[in-house]
Amino acid sequence: MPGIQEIASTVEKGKIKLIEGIVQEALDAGENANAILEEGMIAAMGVIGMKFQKNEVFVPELLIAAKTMKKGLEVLRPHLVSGSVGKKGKFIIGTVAGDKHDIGKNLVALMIESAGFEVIDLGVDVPAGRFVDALRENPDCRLIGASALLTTTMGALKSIVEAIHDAGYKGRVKVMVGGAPVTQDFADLIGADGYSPDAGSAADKALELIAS
Ligand code: B12
Repeated sequence: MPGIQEIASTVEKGKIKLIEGIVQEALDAGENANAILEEGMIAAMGVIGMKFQKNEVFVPELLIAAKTMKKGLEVLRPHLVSGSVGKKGKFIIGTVAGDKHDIGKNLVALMIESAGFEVIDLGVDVPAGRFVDALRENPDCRLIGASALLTTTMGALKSIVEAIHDAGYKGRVKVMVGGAPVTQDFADLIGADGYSPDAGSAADKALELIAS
């Protein structure tokens, strides 16, 4: 049976046609879905990111690895999401303006959905005003999540917090921020209500914020 290492190497090498079969085989053999995700797929994206930094791979390789991971995630999804979707309320999520990275955002959405929220995904490159519009369209929504992966787009997280406060939602709607360059200190600095470093803890944080 294919092990987690093989899944990691399939994502890293961008073998898009093989990934679904390999993930399915691992699941059938009893491999844990969270381990496949974290130790296989997420770890592989970390490795490819480091290679990119060292100029050992370039944007096309990043892109194909990302697409491979997305395909693998489709197989994994039903094993990660529980049956109680929507019971905890709505959660609006998007990647900030100027930023097209969506793997981390999609994982957070998946874990938040698993925790019982109905997720409204605004996609990538989302201007601050679009988050406010989405809140107006969903007046029962109490939580927003925004993702930024580039140091050059982190500032857009601040614009989102400000736009939400300016629109009169301060205190009523909690804003969670995240993404590789984001830290708790940065989240505090821009007045966000919550931060978490990964998708699993993002779901815990969301539950904590609606309880507070
Ligand atoms: C895949 C990838 C791409 C793909 C994205 C495909 C896609 N559909 O997402 C493509 C090829 C398109 C791409 C493009 C670019 N990329 Co890129 N990319 C990456 C890479 C390798 C992996 C990102 C990823 O998916 N990680 C895996 C996920 C699971 O982790 P994550 O995103 O961090 O998310 C987790 C947490 O951060 C957190 N989280 C994320 N969002 C949120 C939100 C909330 C609310 C919360 C609570 C938590 C949370 O939970 C997630 C799950 O655990 C990273 C390197 C790296 N290791 O991060 C570079 C990286 C982010 N990219 C980089 C760069 C420079 C670029 C480009 C500018 C390259 C170029 N010259 O064109 C462009 C920018 C395009 C744009 N406008 O956005 C740099 C950024 C450097 C910087 N400091 O700003 C990095 C760090 C690579 C590097 N080492 O230099 N990239």
